[in-house]
Amino acid sequence: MLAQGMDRNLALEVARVTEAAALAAARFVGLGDRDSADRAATEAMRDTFAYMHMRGEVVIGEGERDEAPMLYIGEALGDGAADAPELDIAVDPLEGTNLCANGIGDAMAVVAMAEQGRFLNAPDTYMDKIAVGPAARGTIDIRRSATHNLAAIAEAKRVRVADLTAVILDRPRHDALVAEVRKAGVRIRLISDGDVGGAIATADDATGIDVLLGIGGAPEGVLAAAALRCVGGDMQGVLKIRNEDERARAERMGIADLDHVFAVDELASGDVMFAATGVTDGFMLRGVRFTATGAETHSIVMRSRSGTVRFLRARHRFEGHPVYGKTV
Ligand code: VTB
Repeated sequence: MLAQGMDRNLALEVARVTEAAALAAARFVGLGDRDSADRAATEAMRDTFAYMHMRGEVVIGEGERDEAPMLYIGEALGDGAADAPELDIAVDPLEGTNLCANGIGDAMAVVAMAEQGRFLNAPDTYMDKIAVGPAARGTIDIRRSATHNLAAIAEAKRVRVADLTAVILDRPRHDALVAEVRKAGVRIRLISDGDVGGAIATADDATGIDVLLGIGGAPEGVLAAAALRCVGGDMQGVLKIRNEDERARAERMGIADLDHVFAVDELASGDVMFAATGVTDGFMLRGVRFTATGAETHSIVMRSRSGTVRFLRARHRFEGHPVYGKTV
């Protein structure tokens, strides 16, 4: 039964997991140590998952088993109880490790969950992406030019092309894309990292972001797709394979057609849940604020089934807390 598969209460509970990761990572904001920040987030996330009533399996994680000590692909999560739902889990304990290490905006802890087999088993390669919010759903076509897509998005949103703002990762590989978008007259927010945050920002009018364009990580593409599914946004992705090793990775993940255009519901299908907690202030989320007794976090939690989007402001008291207590 579907409801059994994705108990709606889990969606609220998963916020505890992203909160714990964000709280742990937040201790490292601006300290220039991305590895320690990532490790702290990963450990806190894993500790907190153990309290959840589910038989979860990591499908998007910190790496393959031999690459990551925890939250590796295939790792079992949750209490493992016989009556617990079986779920696939996609995690990015610290999306934007550099953002956190350098104290830049939009570092966040991210988790998405789905029924078994519903996430693309994305290889750790690049993916070309286009992502938009609900107002432009159905208008995007990644096989067409950026210019064409921008015109279609503007038309769907009933604005001029010059009114749009695109988010693009600041990378040399995007020089031609950036030039094309500028030529079209579209404003650009160049970001140094964090294209999951950029993709999600397209779904909220308050951010002023209309579209994410360009090449980022494929696993991040699945996380972004899970979020966009929840809000009725749209996304497409095409793997960008650079060498034989990456080709082998993709094939191991069961992807035969490397040129396939993945639609948003091929990246994340069925019933999905998504949660993220801000580490540093971002497009949509405030970062962690420490207080005399604990900290305040800001999270977004959403489910595709209901389409409910919740923003959770939480005050945490650290004293005696089994997981957060460690971050004091
Ligand atoms: C993006 C971004 C990540 O990696 O997917 C990006 O969302 C792509 O890789 O925050 P390169 O850094 O190699 O361009 C991150 O920036 C880091 O994981």
